[in-house]
Parts: sequence; C-alpha cells; structure tokens
Amino acid sequence: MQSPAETPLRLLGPDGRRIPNDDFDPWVSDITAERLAELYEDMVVVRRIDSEGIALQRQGQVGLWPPLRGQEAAQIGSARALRSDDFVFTSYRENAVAYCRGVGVEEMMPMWRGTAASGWDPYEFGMAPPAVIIGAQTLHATGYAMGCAKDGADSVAVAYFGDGATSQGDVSEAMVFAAAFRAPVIFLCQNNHWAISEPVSLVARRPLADRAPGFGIPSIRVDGNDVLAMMAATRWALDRARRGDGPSYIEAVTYRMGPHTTSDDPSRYADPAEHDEWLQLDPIARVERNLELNGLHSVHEVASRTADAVAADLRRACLELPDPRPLELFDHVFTEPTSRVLRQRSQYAAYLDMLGEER
Ligand SMILES: Cc1ncc(C[n+]2csc(CCOP(=O)(O)OP(=O)(O)O)c2C)c(N)n1
Repeated sequence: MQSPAETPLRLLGPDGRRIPNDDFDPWVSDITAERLAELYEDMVVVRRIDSEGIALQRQGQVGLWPPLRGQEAAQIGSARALRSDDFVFTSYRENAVAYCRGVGVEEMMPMWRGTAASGWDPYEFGMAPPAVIIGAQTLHATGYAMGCAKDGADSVAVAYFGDGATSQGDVSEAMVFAAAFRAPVIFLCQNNHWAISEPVSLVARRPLADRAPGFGIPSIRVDGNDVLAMMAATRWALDRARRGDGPSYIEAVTYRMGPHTTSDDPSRYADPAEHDEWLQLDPIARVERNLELNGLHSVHEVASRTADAVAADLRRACLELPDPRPLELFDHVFTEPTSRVLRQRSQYAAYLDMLGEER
C-alpha cells in the first residue's frame, strides 16, 4: 500500500490512457469500456444538472446553488461503488452523490428553492439530508456505522466532507470514535483546494490523508479527477469496512472549478492560472479520451441527449414546486412542537392576519 504522502493514486491519465497498478487494478477489473461509458454518462448528466441549477439561481428561481463542476469523478466514482444498504452523510455540494443514490430531480430542488427543509426521505435513498454545519455529518456517519456494527449488518457509512471541514473539531472527534470502535465508516474528503476563500495550503502543512494514520485509520490519496481511481479506492475501503477492519480515509485531490456557491466571486481570491492548470485534468474529458481510444466515439452525443432531458425535468420539477403556506415553517422544527414554537407560530399568525395575508 502506498504511503498517503506519495503521489495520488491514478489509474486513468489525463490523456485517457490506463496506468497499470497491481494493487488497485483488481478493484476495477469489472469496469469494461461499456461500464466506463455509463460512468461517463453519469458525469455528463451531473455536470448538466449543475449548470441548470446555476441557471435557475441566476434566473431567481432558486435561492442558492453550490456548484460541483470539477468534482464529478470524486463523487460518481465513489458513490457508484456503494450498495443501496450503505448510508451516506454529505454536506451541500454532493448533488452527484444524491443522483447516484436515486434521488430524483424533483426531490433535489425543494431545499434550494426554499420550499422544504429537505427534499427526500433519507431512508428511501440511504442518504441523510445535506449538512450545512461544516463537518457535523462525520459524527453522524460514525454513529450510524457503530450502529451497523452492533446490528451485525455489513452496511457501511460514508461521510463526504471538504478540505476546510478537516479543521473542525467534529471531524477529529469522529475519527477518534471510528478508530476506537472500529466503525465501518469511510471518511471521504474532497480536497477541492478551497474552503470558500481560504486555500487548503493555509490549514494543511502536509497532505490531508496524512492525518488519518495518526488516529489509527489507514488512508489513501487519490486523484479525485479520475473516476476509476476513485471507484477502486472506495471499493478497497468498503471491503475493509465490511470485513470488520474498521474505518478508512480517502483524500480525493480535486479542484472546485467554480465559485463556492452562487453568492461567491472567486476572482477576488483565486489565481485564474490555477484554474487553467486544473482544466487540463478535467474528469470528463479524460474518460472521453479513453473511450475514444477504445473505439466508442458517439458517447458524447448520447450522454448529452440524456443530460438535456434530465435538465429539462429538473427545471420543470423546480418550477412546479408549490409555495409552502407561511405557517408551515413551524410544522417541522420538532416532531412535537414545543411551547416556544407554538407561541412563535401564533405571533406570526397574528402578524399575517394584521397584514391581511394568507396563512
Ligand atoms: C461549523 C460551520 N462553520 C462555518 C460555516 C461557514 N461555511 C460554510 S461553507 C464553509 C467552507 C467549507 O469548505 P470545505 O469544507 O472545504 O467544503 P467545500 O465547500 O469546499 O465543499 C464555511 C466555513 C459553516 N457552515 N459551519
């Protein structure tokens, strides 16, 4: 096994050629050119979902959108390695993971349009609602994984978080517990190089993957723009977890090709030359080159047609979302409302009545 500080694991070069690797090739031996074409289509579709989300925000139809452009391979390669009875805990940028879990476009939009606190049933898809509190989901994942172990199930929990999140105490606490209890959890850090405007170099003097061994958790640095390497590393970590060997840590080295969210302006802090360098490592282009080398030439047209159809559904589903009634805001704060929530509800109702507005 490579030391985490070494060059990230890469199985598919930027020129589309396979890079042989005795340790990790066996984990993706079933990924034929046809299967790779499916992963390619997934990436094209989620890039299109992403650009439609940005467009909807710019048109005032959703309040906010956190772009994932550049991170398609990190999310698709890992999420497509999971079983439906595994459970993922993400932050807000993992729309591609949600897509892989089967979350429909109609369930993806309510949170961003502000019509619901969360769009989907976590148990239906094995995916918790997005966590906006940075790093909190690593504790949720560890707790869930400890529960799986106690139940004797071989399901695995996966926590997706960013490079910035590694500065949060929650992430360290989650790793202490996961290591101590050999919890079947994967810590999947997408190092996209930026925590809003703070570069990863500010908070990490060494590769982030180097931190996990200090907690007793084996780790691996992966080229996060390589969908095959991401799948191989995730399968390696899943296998460890299912065999009872406990947690693993994957650092997916990738790059956020857009703003942090649609409210941010990276031109105020990021060097455009860095963006151009990462463009050469585009996760979708390198798979397309590989498929062309394998004689699959029309993949782009086919995938684009699917992507356009999904984007049209997404837009329709978003625009069809009914506006919630104002007082619904108080209905889902707690399972049973507290007296404080009830008091606030009646005060707000009186205010709406005073204005003659619908409740
Ligand atoms: C506990 C907490 N502190 C601060 C914030 C404000 N905040 C929102 S996003 C963000 C940066 C997160 O960066 P990173 O973990 O690298 O994830 P990325 O957004 O790049 O995917 C911060 C500090 C927050 N949401 N939660």
